[in-house]
Amino acid sequence: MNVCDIINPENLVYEKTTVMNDVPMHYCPGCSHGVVHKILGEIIQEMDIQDKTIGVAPVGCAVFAYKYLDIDWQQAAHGRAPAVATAIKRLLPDRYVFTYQGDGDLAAIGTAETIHACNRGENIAIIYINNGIYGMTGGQMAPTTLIGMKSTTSPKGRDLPIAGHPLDMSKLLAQLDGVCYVTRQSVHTVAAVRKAKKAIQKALENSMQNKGTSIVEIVSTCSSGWRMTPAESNDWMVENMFPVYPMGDLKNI
Ligand SMILES: Cc1ncc(C[n+]2csc(CCOP(=O)(O)OP(=O)(O)O)c2C)c(N)n1
Ligand code: SF4
Repeated sequence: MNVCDIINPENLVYEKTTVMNDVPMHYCPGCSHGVVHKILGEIIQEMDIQDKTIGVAPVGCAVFAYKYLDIDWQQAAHGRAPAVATAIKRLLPDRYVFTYQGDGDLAAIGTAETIHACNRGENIAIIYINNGIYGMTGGQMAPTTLIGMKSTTSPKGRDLPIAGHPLDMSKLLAQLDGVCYVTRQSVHTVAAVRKAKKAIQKALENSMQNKGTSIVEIVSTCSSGWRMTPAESNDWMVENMFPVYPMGDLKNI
């Protein structure tokens, strides 16, 4: 007998979203990417927009996002997702178009594309996974790496005089007139997941209202890059990342 055969449907309190494909994920245990994918799948299912949603995937660990969410995807070269999303949204204005980018992708090599797409006020949602490190390539320093934070290219910790300050992209983008919504969220607790879900849904809805660009930053963990267990990563993130990248809305018009 299969476990599904003995479940009384009336007692079912949780069901996996059908927008997620039934395949194992390659993400490390404790990685935030998987949680954010699940939220996206749930929102897309609840909004009933599976056939109207196009994601633009980054270079980085989320390069395989297309395997996990059953929507249309376009993969963009490193950092170019906002430029690619611009073209897609302008050609297909009736689609919900979002980019999904890490901090190496969005805040390093893609800084120019991000700023110009936001400044133009493209009607897209940008989902920005800030784990403060280059995860996929083995944990190198990113512009977002904290002062003193160790990485493979800053083994003694990020040094302010040499590497400068951590780059707060959300703060910077909130200044731009083309941007209607900027919020910083996380997915390390059930309450945080619920808030992040509402934020991503709002960003997708905004993209259909000609309001301009919406950015949802998710302050995230990279347990492998940080060389920590999943539980240690969550604690470290709260203690060290949140003071530099505080939670909450930066802009909402
Ligand atoms: C033009 C270019 N430069 C560098 C690379 C190598 N590269 C691939 S993924 C990556 C880091 C991605 O880090 P991030 O965007 O923070 O995503 P994460 O893996 O942490 O989710 C780099 C540097 C590349 N693929 N293309
Ligand atoms: S390397 Fe980091 S960002 Fe990549 S899957 Fe592992 S934990 Fe996630």
